[in-house]
Amino acid sequence: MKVLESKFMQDFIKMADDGYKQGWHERNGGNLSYRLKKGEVDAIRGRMYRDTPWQPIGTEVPGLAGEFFLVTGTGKYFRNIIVDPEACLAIIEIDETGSNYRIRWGLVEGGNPTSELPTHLMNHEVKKNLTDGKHRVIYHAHTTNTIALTFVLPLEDEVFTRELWEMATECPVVFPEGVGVIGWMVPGGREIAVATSKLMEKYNAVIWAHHGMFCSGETFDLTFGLMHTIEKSAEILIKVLSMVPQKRQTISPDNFRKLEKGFHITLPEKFLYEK
Ligand code: 2HA
Ligand code: ZN
Repeated sequence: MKVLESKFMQDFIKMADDGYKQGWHERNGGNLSYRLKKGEVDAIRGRMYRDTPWQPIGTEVPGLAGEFFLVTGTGKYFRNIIVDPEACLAIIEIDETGSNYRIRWGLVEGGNPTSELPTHLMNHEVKKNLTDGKHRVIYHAHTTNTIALTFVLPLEDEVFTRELWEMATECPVVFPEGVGVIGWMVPGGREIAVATSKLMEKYNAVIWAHHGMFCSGETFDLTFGLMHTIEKSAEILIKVLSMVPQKRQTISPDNFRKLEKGFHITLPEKFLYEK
């Protein structure tokens, strides 16, 4: 099967383009990865590169040994993915130790996988383990409004979660587990990957202060939808704060508790504090 005709490839390209159209991917900002299913790998095996060199990941992900991922390339622009996916994307294989990868498809003009490969793979390892293999998509975007909030709200999971929940009734239904936040760190390495993947044990979305957001999900739709919902909520909060310093009325802790019953969700009490 032609790699570009695979459903996962077409869905990946559409999601990347949707993110670009949202304004979340200036220049080479953001990155996306997808863990292939076994049948998807088998269908394209004959069209993959052979004998490409193993290269260090920069961290260890033994739980992903032998897995294949479709990833964006470092320095590649999201706006070009739909035009020239073979130059912008790569399929990589992880070795049996979980310390090295090799390129099996794509990057036809040269290049390497995303600079955030350690964070993507460490997040995938956590989520594969905790969701019984269901989560397959990790997405990083430079979401404008969420980034703006990291300059004015305390960088605490409780505050970000509560403020985002209050801005739209569907938020606690879409991310009942809340969102994690980490303070400013150097991107691109193992340290930020460790910090992010630790929060991914609790949450499906992690905000990087003054940088952007990571989301995890089972499908492209669910992962994009989570990013989109959080970013829209951040936009509403910014509109409110631009009009008045204090909200006149909002969704109360007791209102949230009523949602729990109606929607069969559990909202951790640590987010339902009295202000
Ligand atoms: O340039 O978004 O975090 C890609 C990035 C790095
Ligand atoms: Zn980034």
